Amino acid sequence: METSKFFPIVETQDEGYQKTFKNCAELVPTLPRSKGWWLDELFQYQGFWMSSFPIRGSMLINDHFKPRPTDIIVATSPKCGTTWLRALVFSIINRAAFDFNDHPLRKLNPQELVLLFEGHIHKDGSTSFLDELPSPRLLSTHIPYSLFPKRMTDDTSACRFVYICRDPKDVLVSKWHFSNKLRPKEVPPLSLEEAFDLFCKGVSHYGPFWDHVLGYWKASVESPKKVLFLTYEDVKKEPLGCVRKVAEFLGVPFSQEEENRKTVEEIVKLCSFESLSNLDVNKSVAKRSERPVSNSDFFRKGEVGDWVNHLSPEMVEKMNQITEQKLQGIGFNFH
Ligand code: PAP
Repeated sequence: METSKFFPIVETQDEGYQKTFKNCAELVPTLPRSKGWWLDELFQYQGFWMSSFPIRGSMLINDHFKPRPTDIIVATSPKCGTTWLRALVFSIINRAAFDFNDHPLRKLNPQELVLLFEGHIHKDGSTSFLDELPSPRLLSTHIPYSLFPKRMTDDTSACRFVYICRDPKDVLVSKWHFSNKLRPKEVPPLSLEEAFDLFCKGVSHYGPFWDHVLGYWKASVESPKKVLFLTYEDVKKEPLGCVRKVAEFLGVPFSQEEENRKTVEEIVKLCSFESLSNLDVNKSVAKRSERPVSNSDFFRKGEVGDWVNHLSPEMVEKMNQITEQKLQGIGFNFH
């Protein structure tokens, strides 16, 4: 049984898991640390700021996960649109199995339907839970690309990643609102200035944000068949084109018959902010002990450019400068 003060209890009989748990429990207290955005602490692990549970998740993936060529990983830095992308990819790959009027997305939040990889690698104290999922397995992650094992990233046939990123100014605003929902009532709210400062220093979950983007961007350029790189802004602007692009990337392009039946339009409509956020399941404010947020917390405004309502001109200038500098010369920027 696991008793470290940094981790939720996970029981395991699996010797390999016990070894990884031990290595992680020894490592985490030695890492640089910073206060988090709610009451958690963040640790700097392999260049990225993460809380202890996903660090252990990442170590478990490295030590034990067995990838399959059909695995699909939906990857994002937090608040870049994982809820939306999970819904879209789930609907694309399962489009033949479900009627849009009686779809699993009408009953389950996308975060429950497409499970978080670094969380569920812990489940049952071994890989048995993930091993037993039928193919194609669809998982989501916030883990930076460079933290995945080489057997997943180097082997072009091992698995595929669909990545979405977003203008960091909107990410910051979204994350700030979300963090204040997570902070316990007895703790004063995080000010926007504090949040801005932490974010710009790179101290945000799975941050620095820009390094996260860079890792997946480079991988998408080097291995376009392995990593598809999307932006929130592009999906907003061209949802139909992006859905077709994802389907092609995943090797399941839409047939003429599906085009005639308007399947792409149905998917875009079902997964839109307006549709998902108005479903009873996603209006729920109930919180569960293992997840201190409610389904409704994943839906706020769902817009591009809400930063104009929050950030001062100085903040905008500083953030744009960091972005310019970090992404200079790579062939991608948030414009
Ligand atoms: P996570 O990182 O906490 O898992 P994630 O889904 O990536 O959440 O980000 C939440 C943002 O996506 C919210 O943005 P906002 O705060 O700027 O409003 C949320 O509103 C937005 N979002 C959720 N679902 C959709 C959707 N279907 N279409 C567009 N945006 C969405």
